[in-house]
Amino acid sequence: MTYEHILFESKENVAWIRLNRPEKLNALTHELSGEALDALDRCAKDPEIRAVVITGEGRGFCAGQDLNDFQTDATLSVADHLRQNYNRLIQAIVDLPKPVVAGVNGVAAGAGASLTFACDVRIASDAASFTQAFVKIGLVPDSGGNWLLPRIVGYAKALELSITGDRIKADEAFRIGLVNRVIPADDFLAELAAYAQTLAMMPTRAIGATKKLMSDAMQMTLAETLEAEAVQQQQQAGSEDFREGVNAFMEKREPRFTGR
Ligand code: LHQ
Repeated sequence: MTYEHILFESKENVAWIRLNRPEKLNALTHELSGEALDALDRCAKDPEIRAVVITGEGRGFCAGQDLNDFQTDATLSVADHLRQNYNRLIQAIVDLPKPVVAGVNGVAAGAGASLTFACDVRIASDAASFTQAFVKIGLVPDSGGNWLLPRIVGYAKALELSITGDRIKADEAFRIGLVNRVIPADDFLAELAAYAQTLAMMPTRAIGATKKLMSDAMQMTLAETLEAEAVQQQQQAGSEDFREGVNAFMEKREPRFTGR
């Protein structure tokens, strides 16, 4: 697939997915989400890719659904649009057994905010902001916003943000635990790249398994989780990265993980 609405690049074990409709603050369309889904599939299949960054071109991260689509085409079914596009996109990010970093360079609104919530880590520029904009146009949060946001910031804050649509800046997002790190805009891309690079050099299989275990554990009992950990640890203990990690520790050197 050739891409027109995203930029895709893979270098040094990190894949970069850049939303590329800067004049519309990277608002989402059917085409853009199809391309992003295709890129995520490539990330899943390519063993050389060991970390993924999703970021936006221009001054915005993503302004959510392109509202022009729903103004001009009254025949579009919103439910079908969500099922075919954003639901699959969110699920693909959450299910990807590799770390996914949202590089939140600017405003993240509506489904664009949900997109960041689906990622494993949110690294924000100090120019970033977040708004659950849905309510401002008479909608409920979608693209997993009702499931993901309470798990990140807690129920009370998630509900408040969702029913007010308040736009919060990066420092407030950091204060409530929505973003993991805030970086001055001038240093943003370099520090984001360094962060992703560090993740890409880690034991990728263990990270993928941790994503699944912790997500599953949110709906499991302690006893079920303990058992799932035992089963999963057995598998990880058979990995090359486990052997390398233990050897490096014994030999008092830095480990060289390969993701195998
Ligand atoms: C946009 C958009 C946009 C088109 C900025 N669309 N052009 C799912 C299924 C079905 C239906 C609907 O929704 C959904 C899920 C959703 O995502 S609902 C939420 C949709 N998003 C929004 O409601 C956010 C709308 N945008 C805004 O509130 C503001 O633009 C934000 C707060 C994001 C940024 O504000 P500013 O920094 O002041 O920028 P701006 O408003 O001046 O926008 C810059 C340009 O981008 C402007 O175009 P123009 O030609 O005038 O320069 C905007 O019209 C355009 N743009 N968001 N979602």
